[in-house]
This record gives sequence, C-alpha cells and structure tokens, in this order.
Amino acid sequence: MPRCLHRPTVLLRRGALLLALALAGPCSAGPTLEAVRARGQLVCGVNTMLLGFAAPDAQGRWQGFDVDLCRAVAAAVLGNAEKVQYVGLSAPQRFVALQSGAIDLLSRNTTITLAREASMGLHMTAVAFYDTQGFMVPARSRIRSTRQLKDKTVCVQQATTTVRNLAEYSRNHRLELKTLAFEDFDEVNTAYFAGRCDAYSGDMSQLASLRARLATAADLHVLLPEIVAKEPLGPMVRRGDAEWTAIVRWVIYGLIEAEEFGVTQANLEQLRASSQEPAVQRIVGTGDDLGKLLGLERDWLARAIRTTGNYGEIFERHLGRNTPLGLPRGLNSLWNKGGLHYALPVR
Ligand SMILES: N[C@@H](CCC(=O)N[C@@H](CS)C(=O)NCC(=O)O)C(=O)O
Repeated sequence: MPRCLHRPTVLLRRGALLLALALAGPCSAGPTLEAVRARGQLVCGVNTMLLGFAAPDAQGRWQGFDVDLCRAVAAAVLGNAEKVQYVGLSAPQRFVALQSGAIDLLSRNTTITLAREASMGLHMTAVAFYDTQGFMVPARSRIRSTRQLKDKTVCVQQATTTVRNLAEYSRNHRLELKTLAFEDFDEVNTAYFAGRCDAYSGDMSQLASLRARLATAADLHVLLPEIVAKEPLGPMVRRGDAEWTAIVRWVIYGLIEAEEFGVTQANLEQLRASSQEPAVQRIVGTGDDLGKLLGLERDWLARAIRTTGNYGEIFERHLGRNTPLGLPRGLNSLWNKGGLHYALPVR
C-alpha cells in the first residue's frame, strides 16, 4: 500500500510521530473497493452446488459457509450483506473468473498452495477452513483403510488439487490406483454413486457434503481415516490490490477474533453499549478506529458480526454437528481450544 505508507513515513522523518499516527488513514481505497462501492455490490465467486459451503435454498437464496464469508465482506464494506451478486463457478472456471475481473472475490472451497499464489496473479487472504484430502467408499465395500485400495479405481474431478495429491499418494504407498477424472462435477458424482469407482477422493468436507446430499439410507458411505494431503481453504483475490487483500483478510481474522473474545450475533449490541474491555471494544467498533486504517467505517467488523455471527457461529450454522454435514470443529477449533485458528490480532 505505497500511498498509505508514504504519508506517515515522511512525517516520521520529520519526527512528528504522534501526528503521523493521527493522520495514518483512511488509506487509498484501492481499485477493488472503489469498484465495489461504485457498483453498490460485491461480486462473489462461489461453488455451483456444495451443500454447507454454497448452495441455493428452496427460495433460491444462496446459503453456506463460503457464502457467509461473502456476506460478511459485503456487510463490512457496504454495510449491507444483501448487496452480493453470487457467481457459481466450477473448478476449472474459478481462477479465470477472478483473473479476468468478473468477480471481486473467490470464496469457493479453494486450496491455497505456493504454486497457485505465485503463478496465477492471485493472492490468498487467510485460511478460513483447515481441510484434508481423503477418500469416501461405499459402506458395503468393507474397505476401511486406504491399504485396501490397491489397484482400485478412484473418481476425482479435474482442475483440482485432488488429482496430483492422489497420484503422489498412490506412488508413495504403492497402491497403483487407477484414476477416473472428469471435468464436470455432476459427472464425477454420477460415476461414483453409480458404482463406477471403488472410491471417491476429494477434500473431506466435500466428501461429507456429497454424502449428505446424494447418499440414500440404503446406500451408506464411509470416509476413510487416512489423510492424503493438507487442504487449507480460503478466499482468494487478484494480485495488485493490497488494500482489498487486507480488507478480506481482516474480515476473516475479525470473525475469528470475535469468537475468541466471546462476541456473538446475540450479545453484539449489548457489548457495543457497555463493554469496557479494549479488545472487545475494537471488535465491536467502540474502541480504536481500526476501520479507518482499512478505508472502512469504524463499525466494519460489528456490521459483519451482526450479519453472520462470529466464526464459530458460521461454522456451526452450516457445517457443524447439527447440520446434514455434521462436521466436528477439529482442526477448525480456535488455537486455545486445540485447533489451528489463530487470528492475527485485531489491534
Ligand atoms: N480444494 C480443492 C478442490 C476444490 C474443488 O473444486 N472440488 C470439486 C470437487 S468436490 C468441486 O467443488 N467441484 C464443483 C464444481 O466444479 O462445480 C481445490 O482447490 O482444488
């Protein structure tokens, strides 16, 4: 953010530290925030149909974990979570959509890897969901470990991290897996549920989602315990807009920090009215004006929390034990509860 840093740097040289801090912000909005504001709408790329992450409900309203991240960003930057246009994107379409400027934000079960960040003109923001790649098999197959997959056929979708991870896993474990890869998601699902493959490989959350949506009571499916690869999922943005990258990143960290400090959708207004705790005041928008540093309103994070609740509330609403997916928090617990979510501090 050269334009943001420039002014304080010059002033620091003149020794006017306090003045510099007072003047630090609002920064230049950055092209994406400017475009989103001018349009009055955030254009968010999501999955076409992945129950729990992004799927239209009976009324045609998009619902899910990835959708709530779009809503939280829209609430933080526009003050209105309804001002989102959703663009359903398949695995092969997603990066082109972001590179071409067709979407402002890609919030779509996308794994962050070095190659993806360094070679595609894109940036990761933050890990929103710690996933792992695994296998699903029909319960009747009696396969309960990847050791029993030798020479078996595995269904996967092309243009995903899944394909290469699977090849490496097969080689490392001498499994001689045969891969049946399809470009189209529906084709993979149809092939697997019609019994054309012995196993389905993908991110564990996706396998749980597919099982919840497509398996029948008479045809049960189990997830094998072994882990094929780490799959850290998170929103991506275009390169070259540091302000926008920072906004999306800090909305995610803010939602995680809100959980850590006990700020929920239900107690937000009460904490805004009465909390004297500086960390809580920063989150609910009554303390230091951190929104200004991001080019946003003082209550940017409160607007997001009012809309979606904190990170834990989003997780439980769409993916948790009381949902069709029934996922445990596991790796997605907070750092002080045995998990990996350690938000950089909102201060
Ligand atoms: N996290 C992996 C996999 C993401 C992915 O696209 N998974 C597929 C298979 S479950 C999917 O969601 N497909 C939906 C579609 O293409 O419409 C990645 O980033 O490559």
